Amino acid sequence: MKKISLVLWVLFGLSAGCGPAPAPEILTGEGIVEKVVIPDRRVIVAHEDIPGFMDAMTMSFEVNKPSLLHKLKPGDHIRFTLERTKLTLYLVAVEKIAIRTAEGQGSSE
Ligand SMILES: [Cu+2]
Repeated sequence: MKKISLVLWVLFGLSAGCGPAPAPEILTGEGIVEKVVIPDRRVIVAHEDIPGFMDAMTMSFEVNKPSLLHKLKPGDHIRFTLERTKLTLYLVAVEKIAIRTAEGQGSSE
């Protein structure tokens, strides 16, 4: 009897530790910018597989900071960071990456 109540107490303690505001899950992915929609604070990206989250697809991401959108334009290859909680998904960081092509002409001209 004592053992069971101890286990329950520990379980309760662990779930309470998760609290009302769990830390967001951080995910990274790569893709190509299709469209920047500044009024909606969104960027539409044709992204590659994001392991454990999504297969490759074209979709829109909401950014947490509108300033992230200003450096992006259609055709940009990007690596991006997402923060996911149960209720929200935000693109929180983005960097442009060089394209690796068969001919090795990835750099800008
Ligand atoms: Cu997706």
